Amino acid sequence: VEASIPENQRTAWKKYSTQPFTTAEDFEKEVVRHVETTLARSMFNCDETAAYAAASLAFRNRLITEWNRTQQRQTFADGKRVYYLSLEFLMGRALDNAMLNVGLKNVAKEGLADLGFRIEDIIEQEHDAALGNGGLGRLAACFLDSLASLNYPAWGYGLRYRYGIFKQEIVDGYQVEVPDYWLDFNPWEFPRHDVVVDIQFYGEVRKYHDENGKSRAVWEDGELVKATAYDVPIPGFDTAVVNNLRLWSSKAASGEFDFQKFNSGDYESAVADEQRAETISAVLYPNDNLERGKELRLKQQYFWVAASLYDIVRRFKKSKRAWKEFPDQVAIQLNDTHPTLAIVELQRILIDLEGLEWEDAWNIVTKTFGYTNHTVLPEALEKWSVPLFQNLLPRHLQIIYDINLFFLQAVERKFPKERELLARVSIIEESSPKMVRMAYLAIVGSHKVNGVAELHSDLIKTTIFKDFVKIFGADRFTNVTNGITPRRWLHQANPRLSDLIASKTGGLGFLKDLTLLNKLEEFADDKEFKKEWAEIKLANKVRLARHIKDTTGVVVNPHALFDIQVKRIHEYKRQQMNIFGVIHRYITIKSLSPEERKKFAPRVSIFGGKAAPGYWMAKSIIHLINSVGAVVNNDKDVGDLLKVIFIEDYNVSKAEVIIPASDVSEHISTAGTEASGTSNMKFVLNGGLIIGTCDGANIEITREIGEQNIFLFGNLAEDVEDLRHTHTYSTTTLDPSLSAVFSFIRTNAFGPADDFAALIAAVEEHGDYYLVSDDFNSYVQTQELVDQAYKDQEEWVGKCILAVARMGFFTSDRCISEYAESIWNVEPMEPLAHE
Ligand code: GPK
Repeated sequence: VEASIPENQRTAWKKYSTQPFTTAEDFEKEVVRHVETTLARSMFNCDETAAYAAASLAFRNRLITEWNRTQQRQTFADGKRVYYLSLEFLMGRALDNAMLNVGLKNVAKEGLADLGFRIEDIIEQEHDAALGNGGLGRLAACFLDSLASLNYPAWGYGLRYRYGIFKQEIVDGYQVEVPDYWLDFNPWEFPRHDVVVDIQFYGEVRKYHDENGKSRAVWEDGELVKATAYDVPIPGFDTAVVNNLRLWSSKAASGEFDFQKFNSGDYESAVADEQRAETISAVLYPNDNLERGKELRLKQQYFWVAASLYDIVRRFKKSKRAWKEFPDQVAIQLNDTHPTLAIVELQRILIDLEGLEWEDAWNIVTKTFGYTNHTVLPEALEKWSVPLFQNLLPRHLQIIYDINLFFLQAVERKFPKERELLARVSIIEESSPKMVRMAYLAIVGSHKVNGVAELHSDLIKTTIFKDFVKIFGADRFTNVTNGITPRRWLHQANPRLSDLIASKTGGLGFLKDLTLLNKLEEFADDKEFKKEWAEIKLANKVRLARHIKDTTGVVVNPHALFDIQVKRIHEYKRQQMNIFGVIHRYITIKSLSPEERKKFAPRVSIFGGKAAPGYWMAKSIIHLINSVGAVVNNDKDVGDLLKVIFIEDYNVSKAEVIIPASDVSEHISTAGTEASGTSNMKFVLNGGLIIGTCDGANIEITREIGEQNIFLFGNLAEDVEDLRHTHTYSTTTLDPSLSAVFSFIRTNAFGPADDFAALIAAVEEHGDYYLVSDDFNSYVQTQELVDQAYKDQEEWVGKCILAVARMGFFTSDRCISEYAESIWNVEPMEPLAHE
């Protein structure tokens, strides 16, 4: 590569090549230079915002030098790359993460102190990058961290939304959504104005015949939108590897359309076109586990998929290899069905633009893609109406019909007698209007389909994708249990615990090999160690108590048991059951004598999470939680025995404060509904215990840490269907304690009962789909066991230590290694040290 550049030029480039800083002194120099030049400020008006900006620019420049080295090395190695396509990347803050991953946080701390700043205050200045809804988006972010830390040649591809997930405000107990305009100042991205792709929409398909009489489909006319790349550097931990997250931003293409309009004096409509094009990447859809079939969403999906594939194909073509080698160079992972159009787009590129035969192209396509399913909830499975598709992507619809035709023909050959099977597995649902079933398309077009925890992977094989197991064989389906990055979720969020663990396990090695945590087992009985452990937990609770005081005005006792449920608000996650349990506790406290109250275990019930703006039931749950808090927190009879807190605007950076402060966290979904859950892993890793159902990854967590160290309750997934049946076809009696809770709500104890009528009716009248009543007694009893257990602090802390010691399995590093081996067939590269 270098030989193409003349010797003298090479020397000049090398001589002046940027050297990444490593000392506090060089870091300070960089910061001051950015304050004085890039930001045009000075010592006299450098506030914390400016110090944050300058520190970030210093680190970003450091990252980009190593980004260049990494990319050059990967290009030179010319091996297989992984592309992770995700509509969501819930990255959170970048500065703290960058400092820790490159191992220079102490250097930065010293440098900033010299300049008159506390590093904690500077880190706090950063606005979260919140391009995601919940677990699915945060998983993608953890995966990027692991891919870089393990040294895999990997790129993420996503959309550069102008507005991330909305900011949640609580006004009079209700959720109010405020737009999250986060791009005002974002030092973590590099616009690549030279990496632009034109993306086509609408138009029509015409058939042409070439000189050999072969017919070719050509997609013509319609409108063009321009995709511009923005690159976000992703530093690995304890390596010089910096991978790339490429986000696409939309703009009107300056093609003939607007030219004509400008020339004919139609300025306004030209500007309107521009605005319309920019709308594509304007906003993240705020739904979690729900699809609503909006045209703009399909536009987003195609825009992003087409730009990404163009980029991937262009990179492959530079290698001048034969097309059949494409799957040896490229592995594309589909994060849920959102990028399923990539399957169709690659087939289109190969047959329409590159002239391959259908069979050869399809072979390449299916070897390239893997599909991850994240939910079995029917309302979350994507379907697009055929007329909408026909209008927006006419050629893609034709190709989908062909994919379906060949697929159904093969099914018919294999199972000639099963007519209904064809209708059941058809990619096109024969409804009116007809619908394209994206999950079926993703299965047919991928060589591997995986679920995200064992139970979930079993469930998809026996329920929603059962027929496909029969057709393709069980080998196409596999499990990769989710994981989390211990760098962010232990080292960054809980530095004191991380240090304590390091002191007993031989340094920070556990952050790269989490199984080393098992060395902690021998300290589970160590008095001194337990004391330090408990002190750290208390300090983390004090930190959260301070946040609660600052944001809600409520004073909570850090010595009370902190019981936390933070996640998206959803009926299947059952925050309603939690708050009903809290009300039950309140009724109990009120019924006690002053003497009895003295023996009662004090508790702080903490909630956090966003409701989708159109999800009325979820919003009622938030309202109930806040209404209960308003009464309970001001009841003199109760005092410190019970506090109910709703933390506004739960996001990644708040999770970093909340998770280390839990004694118990709640993962209480109706069995069989939560695919995996990942915050369960984060809470246990931070020395909190879990109260949970036998659902998702809770089951595997229990297997790893031991059932003495977790509080499980409730019905099992295998019984859920029968129980629902009972509700529908006979009169079931409500659990008596739950009945009492409902009666209490009906006394208007928490404000007008009408406000909460729908929550009660869902249980009493509409079949209790999520089995709140069936599980309530078991839930309440298990909460009592939690109270009992917490009283014996010695034993409690021992449980926490044992649990942490056994959490090694749940690192996203293990997860990524499994994907690499069983789905992508890629090897990590040799380690790369900082220069
Ligand atoms: C699943 F289908 C979806 C979705 O739309 N959004 C989302 O966050 C979650 N998920 C699951 O609900 C979790 O159980 C799981 O841990 C997470 O995806 C990551 O796999």
